[in-house]
Amino acid sequence: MMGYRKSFVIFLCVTVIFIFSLKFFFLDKYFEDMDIKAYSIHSANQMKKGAQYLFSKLSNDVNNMYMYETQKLPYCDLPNDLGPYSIKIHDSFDNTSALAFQYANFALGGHNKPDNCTALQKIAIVIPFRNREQHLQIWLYNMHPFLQRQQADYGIYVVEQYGNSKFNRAKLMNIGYKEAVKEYNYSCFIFSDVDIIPMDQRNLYRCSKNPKHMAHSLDKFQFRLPYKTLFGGVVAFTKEQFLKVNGFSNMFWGWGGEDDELYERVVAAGMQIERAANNISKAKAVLHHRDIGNERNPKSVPLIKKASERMHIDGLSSLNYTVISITKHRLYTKVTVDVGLPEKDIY
Ligand code: UD2
Ligand code: MN
Repeated sequence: MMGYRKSFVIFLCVTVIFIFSLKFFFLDKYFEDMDIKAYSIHSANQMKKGAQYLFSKLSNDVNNMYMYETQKLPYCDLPNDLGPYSIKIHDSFDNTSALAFQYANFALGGHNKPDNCTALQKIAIVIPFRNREQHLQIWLYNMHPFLQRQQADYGIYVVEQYGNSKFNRAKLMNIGYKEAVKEYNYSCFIFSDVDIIPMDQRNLYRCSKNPKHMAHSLDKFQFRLPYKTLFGGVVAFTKEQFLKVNGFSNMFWGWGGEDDELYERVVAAGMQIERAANNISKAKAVLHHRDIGNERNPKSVPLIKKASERMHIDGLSSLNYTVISITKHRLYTKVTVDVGLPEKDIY
């Protein structure tokens, strides 16, 4: 009996050793299909047993896998042949169907990103809008190819003011910000008029260290800055920069001044604005008449003067609106909103 037991134990030991050595022998293969966690734990045990050669392999593989997990694609580089951009404008931009077809692989809502690389910034472009269909078509037609050339990860938000009340461009910008952040992890916000189109692909639609003014070299102003503190047309803010100024004021009804007030906020928040070089910032402003419902705002000057006093209570933090509809078109997301009526003169 004793002899039988002894040989059984020996047989068991040999079998166990055999299985372990097989496992060790086929270790590389064995690990290949395992997930990263099991891989590290198991390998750590093996290393303790002296399998040092595994160490370098393990750390390499873990590093590679980690890279794969966190950054599936390399970061995007800008193409090095960016240059003057020829804008296409003709009368037949009455619908975007042909263009929509061309970009049929877009995610609905005008969201697009490069296929082969990871963009560093996620950009929401917010366009205030009412009754400017023709300009919108021109903008979309030219800007989608432009942004794609710049390897942008971006979404287009056209924020339409519903009804006939006085136009409130600034409030529409705030609404665009609020609605965009609900949809995607945007890090950069470009607030753009519907009628301005860059003429050079080196004019980067990106955010910068400071809030950026991007419409300082317009054809309608002979490519010169009309006044130093102009901050209208197109501006770019990182999320942090925009939160720091509490967004735009909600109190500008009708044409003018809301851009100057935003400039005052930037300065009051201790920031400076920046502008890219004139020669690469040239842009086209499509000419038009003043819209009905957007007459000059007579109250803008006193509001601009008190920007720094008001900025923390008037802006994103006090924004009120009602969404009428959100429509995902192929080339843009349209957010139609009721912006309400002018608040009482309380400031
Ligand atoms: C200047 C500024 C603009 C803004 C405005 C005063 C520049 C280059 N532009 O533009 O940023 O400060 O003065 O408010 O500095 N809109 C509609 N429907 C309307 C009215 C306006 O969609 O009925 C939108 C549209 O996106 C338009 C923008 O609001 O581009 C600005 O209005 P504008 O084009 O009438 O003002 P403009 O060209 O004088
Ligand atoms: Mn305009």
